Amino acid sequence: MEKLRFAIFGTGFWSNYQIPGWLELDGVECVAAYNRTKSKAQAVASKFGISNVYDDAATLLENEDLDFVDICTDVDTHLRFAEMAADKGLNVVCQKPLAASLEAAEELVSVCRERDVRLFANENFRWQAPLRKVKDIVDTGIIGDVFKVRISFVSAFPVFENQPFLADLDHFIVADVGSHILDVVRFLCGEAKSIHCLTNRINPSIKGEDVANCFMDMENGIHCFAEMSYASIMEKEQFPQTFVLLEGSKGSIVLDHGFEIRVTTRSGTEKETVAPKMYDWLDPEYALLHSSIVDTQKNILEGLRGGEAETTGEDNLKTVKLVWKAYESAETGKIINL
Ligand code: 89V
Repeated sequence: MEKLRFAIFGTGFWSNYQIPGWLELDGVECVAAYNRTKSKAQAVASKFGISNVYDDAATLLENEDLDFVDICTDVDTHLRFAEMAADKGLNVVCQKPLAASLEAAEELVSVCRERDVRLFANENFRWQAPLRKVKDIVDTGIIGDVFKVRISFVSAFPVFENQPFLADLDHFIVADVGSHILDVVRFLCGEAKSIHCLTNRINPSIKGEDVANCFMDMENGIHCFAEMSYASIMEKEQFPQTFVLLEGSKGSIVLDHGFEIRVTTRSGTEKETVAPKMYDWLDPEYALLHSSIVDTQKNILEGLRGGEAETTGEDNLKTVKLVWKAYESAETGKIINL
């Protein structure tokens, strides 16, 4: 099978994991790197053996023979770069959140639709090994009909050290973490009918909110609570794990510290541990997140080859909508119907 050729747009923190994530897969090669600061593109290119570097995106698109672009620049530039690539007929892989507003994300999706190119969100949380396993267990029916779900991503991890720009965002945790967590809500529970969200800022040195609590009434009747925080000093630091508790008519499932999954029914509790696959390029503090990039991109590669992929632009737009309806709820104090 011919290798798909791509260019990486943006050579910041996440490119150091997305590129080797692609390189774990057969049938794909990174041939060019763009960054507005050329030396940064050069550093990443030499680390991963990428031939050509650019500080001008238009020149890259003019010179290179590509099948797709993988965009992981600052969020406010996603739409511009996606449009430039789509104008050249290239498929687009774009990091979450797709754009800095619901309107911009809708435009990004429609630009790709109109140019007839495929768009995928590089959304990795739903591909975490323990969360996939939880979904598989739910689908066996062992806990019966699920009626209540709690999804929790709370920590005091100093996330701004590696991603300092996050401290300057007017909208922080729902856009950055909620893009993942509300996508996990959709992955495990289906679509929401309504959302009520409360937010707070505990860290005085950041611009946006660092705590959010969302309560959703799901279309299938599940009551779903999703909590996110970067201000929570817990007995045992949880980053980067997402904890879940699902309650069903015949039992419950807990995903806990150390990737331990416990399934309880009236016959007792069964335990197993589903740890992420380790790669030598991942940052151990982010192991769970970085490892899931491989499975995310494997699924996207299937989509790029014309098959089915989960996180298409159209699908991810539903997550983006949930994010911005959460903000609307937090700003108005109202329950927002979707
Ligand atoms: O994946 C991300 O978007 C990150 C993190 C989850 C670490 O906050 O910003």
